[in-house]
Amino acid sequence: MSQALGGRHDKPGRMDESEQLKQVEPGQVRIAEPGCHQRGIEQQQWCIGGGDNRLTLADRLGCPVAVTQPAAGMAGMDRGQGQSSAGHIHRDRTELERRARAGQAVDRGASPVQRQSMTNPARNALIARLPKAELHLHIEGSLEPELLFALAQRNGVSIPFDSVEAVRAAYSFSNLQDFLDIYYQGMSVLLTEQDFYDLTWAYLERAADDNVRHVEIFFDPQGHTERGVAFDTVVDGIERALKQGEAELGISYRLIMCFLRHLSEDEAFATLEQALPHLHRIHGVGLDSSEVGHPPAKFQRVFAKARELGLHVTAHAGEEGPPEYVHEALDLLEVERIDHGNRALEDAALVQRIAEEGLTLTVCPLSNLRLCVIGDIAESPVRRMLDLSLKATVNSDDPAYFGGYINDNFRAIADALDLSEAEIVKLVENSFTGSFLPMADQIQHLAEIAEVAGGR
Ligand code: ES4
Ligand code: ZN
Repeated sequence: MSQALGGRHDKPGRMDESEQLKQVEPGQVRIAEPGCHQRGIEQQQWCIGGGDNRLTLADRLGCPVAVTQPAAGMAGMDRGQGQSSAGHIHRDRTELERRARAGQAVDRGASPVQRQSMTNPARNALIARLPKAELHLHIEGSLEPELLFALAQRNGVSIPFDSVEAVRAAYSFSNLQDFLDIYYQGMSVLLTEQDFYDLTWAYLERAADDNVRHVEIFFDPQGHTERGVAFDTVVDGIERALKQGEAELGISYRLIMCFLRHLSEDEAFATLEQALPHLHRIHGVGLDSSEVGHPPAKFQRVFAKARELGLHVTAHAGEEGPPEYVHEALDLLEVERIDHGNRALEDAALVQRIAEEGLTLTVCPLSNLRLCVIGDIAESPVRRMLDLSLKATVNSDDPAYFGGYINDNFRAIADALDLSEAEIVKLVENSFTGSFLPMADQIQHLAEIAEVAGGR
């Protein structure tokens, strides 16, 4: 299926200066997130990966630390072919190591959720009780530091931290790329089918606590296959947990395979080819990773092929990238929904189109805050989207890295935006009507929401 590239090969790269300036405007107050203004200079001095996508993925994944041989006799161990890369690359100073050495134990103080003064117990109780779907969740981003430690030990992967607290303290980001550098390195502890099962099961148990009834989970196969972990190993582990979650927790699911947009179109085609034997258990494709410099147009042909294969399609757009990328996602990729979509609000014609077409936006408030897409939780686009009658949903994105699961995200914006009960109900309704569930299932969930909302 791989095609010769006739089209553009977008040079991977960092945000250009004007984009960076947009991130930190003079006078903009970033009280909520110390990482947004504290780390800029230091990052330029030290960050090897720091947004420089000219490194190969193997380099980026190059184990954050010295990786020793996996413990002998690990059940289900399958490093697949091409085991060359991450496990054997030793970089002097990776981002994780740098943070560990810097003892970046930033006292983050109260979480954004805790800091809100307008907390409303009745509203929080409603949020807790409402059934909801999560449509924007990267399973690798649900890797909590405790599990990172446990898997590192089980697999003989050494990590440059001596405590869970030290790991958490290192999770302070200035922008998307800053986060992605850590996120890819965190994946290095995921090696076996059991690891992917454990990761997914932990998320599902946590989601069940938040009354999540349906999940549409992203995974990043290229983040694993490039390290020598077989595609099957990844999907087998994730799917085993998802099936168990459906049977034991009553959580239905869809699985969405993302292409890493900082990699080439050819690599995306190769990934789609690897997915072919698994199409009965992969429901859609998405597009994630470094947005700026990697417009949707780069993946037009691979998305066309995915649609031909009957897969659902969605894409991250307008998280850091300009409204034009949202236009491209709609026009060229023909996405069924938009992941994030914050910057779509800058373009009135685009807003009108999103409203008219009833497109769902999967917004991630705490992610936006932690990645400095917004300077304060009160700037969450959810307020404007609701006011404009756009179909917004609330999601956690990478909860282990951004300090909150779905109900934390709901509570944070409910307080900061003073959401009415009707608005909260609308957001959870949107999560089901924007899902890839059949209409009959959506209607059932809506009825249950009405029951919970009516009885309050
Ligand atoms: C991501 Cl927050 C975000 N944006 C883009 N790509 C991602 N992959 C994981 N988290
Ligand atoms: Zn995302």
